Amino acid sequence: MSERKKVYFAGSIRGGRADAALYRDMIDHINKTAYVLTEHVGKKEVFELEKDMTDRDIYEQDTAWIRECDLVIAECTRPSLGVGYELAYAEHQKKPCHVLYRANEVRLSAMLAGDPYYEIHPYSDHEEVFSILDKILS
Ligand code: 6K6
Repeated sequence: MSERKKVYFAGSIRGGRADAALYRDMIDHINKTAYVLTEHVGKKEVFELEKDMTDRDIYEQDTAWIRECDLVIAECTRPSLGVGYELAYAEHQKKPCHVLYRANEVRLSAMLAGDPYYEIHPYSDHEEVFSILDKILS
């Protein structure tokens, strides 16, 4: 059997946690067939965990994981400077990048929507998000 793909999942942390439960459900779904390097993005207690890490630690760890991953999946409905940075870094590393967002709620930044490198996946509800993930990982 071939090895599971390593997925760097990106979602807002300091940009706001309104979609944290959705990130957790997406991460659980991806973990059925692949391997998520960044499970903490879906954890409720993320700020508790953060207490033991400096910002430099976080930056070094996350950029190393982007270099290590096979692909990036970013949920971008809630704007986050960190997620935008990660996507630009991943493009520079030539990693496949998939951007998902709820088109009925927000207009995606032109810096993502206008960059032909990114695979953009608008969706409207939670059911749709899982079928998009299945297609990305198939
Ligand atoms: C340790 C354990 C759980 O949480 C931590 C500490 N915080 C972070 N750990 C790892 N990655 C982080 C942390 N804070 C932000 N990030 C990265 O930036 C994640 O990979 C997210 O995709 C992105 C979110 O950026 P902001 O600007 O919304 O915080």
